[in-house]
Amino acid sequence: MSAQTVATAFQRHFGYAAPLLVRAPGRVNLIGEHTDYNLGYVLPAAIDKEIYFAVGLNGGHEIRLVSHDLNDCCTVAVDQLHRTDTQWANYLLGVAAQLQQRGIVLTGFDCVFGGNVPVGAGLSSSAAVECGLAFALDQLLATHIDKMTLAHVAQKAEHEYAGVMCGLMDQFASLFGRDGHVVRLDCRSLDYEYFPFDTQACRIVLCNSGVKHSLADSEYNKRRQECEQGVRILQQHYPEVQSLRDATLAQLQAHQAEFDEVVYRRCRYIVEENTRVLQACEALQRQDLVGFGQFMHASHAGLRDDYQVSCPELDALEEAARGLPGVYGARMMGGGFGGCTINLVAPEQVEAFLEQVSAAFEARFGRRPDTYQTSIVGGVSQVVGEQVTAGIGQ
Ligand code: GAF
Repeated sequence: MSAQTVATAFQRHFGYAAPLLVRAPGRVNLIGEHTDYNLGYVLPAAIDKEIYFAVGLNGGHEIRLVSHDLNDCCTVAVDQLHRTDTQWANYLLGVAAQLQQRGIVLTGFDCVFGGNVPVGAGLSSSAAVECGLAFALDQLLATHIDKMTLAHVAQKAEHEYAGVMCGLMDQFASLFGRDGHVVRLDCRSLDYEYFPFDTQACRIVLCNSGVKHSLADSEYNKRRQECEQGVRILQQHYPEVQSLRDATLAQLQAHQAEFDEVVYRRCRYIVEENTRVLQACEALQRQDLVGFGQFMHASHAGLRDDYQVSCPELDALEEAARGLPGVYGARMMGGGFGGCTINLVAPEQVEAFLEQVSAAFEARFGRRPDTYQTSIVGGVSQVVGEQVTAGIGQ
């Protein structure tokens, strides 16, 4: 799959050449899970699993969408935007609706998209879809919206058209990724800092549990509510606590008796994870990958035991990776209940790592996991000239 593929499909489908081609990457997150909607810290990077878009204004009043991968299409009148029963289209229509709500006058447009971000693997294919279209419409309509606002447009689309009350991490990573760097985002101030990360020296290996939990979205929203409940309790004692990002472990412990046990554990995980992100970044700056990896394993333990968003398959993958030669760290990644683990592995040990983890997984679940080695790329951009003929992303 490449930008050229969607460009060709666009020409075939709509009978004219797409004036604009865009690529939008998925993401990994090294550490800082479920901290974004608690206004804490995350450490994602955009990766070379991408969605490609061919887009053009059609001069009419219809939005005509084609999913190349699903071989499906959906048409909606631009002045009657609504959620549809076509799940994949909602991510795109949600973006269009958000732009309208911000006063942008939309005209009809055509879009063919497709890519190689595995769906349901926790690599944010949905954010890539949203961000790619938001960027493309901004270009086509020359609206000159800044990238952070585009990230918010995409996030709001996910809230309102997909029903997931996500934080900003995935959309931010897709838009702000930088080649060869991870980026720490402070989800309250929206300040961000890039840290070099050389995937030649330390490979990012993803192991896909192959599990797609049907309750993931509702459980995700529930976690968010539990965190808000925790904040309300803390606020009675510490009015300055506006989100769990402001809370300390000592404050939580002092009022443990007032918490429902589950809510307490959710809050404990978030407070600890926020601290871990900051400590992990310090380790990264010292080029201490061993130290960094310890925070990843601790993150996994918290997600498994306190936040309870893991599953047996993810736990088995993390456990199999832990302690193997050349493995710095491993953890489940993303919203949870399935998807991938992220593993940091020394290059010369990758082959042995893949064999051992896959064998351990197969012994338990009777199948081998899909695995991917990823590199870190730049955020959403237009695909131009040679990139198209060279088949970028193929
Ligand atoms: C999903 C969400 F979309 C993100 O905002 C984030 O909360 C993540 O789960 C968990 O860290 O990817």
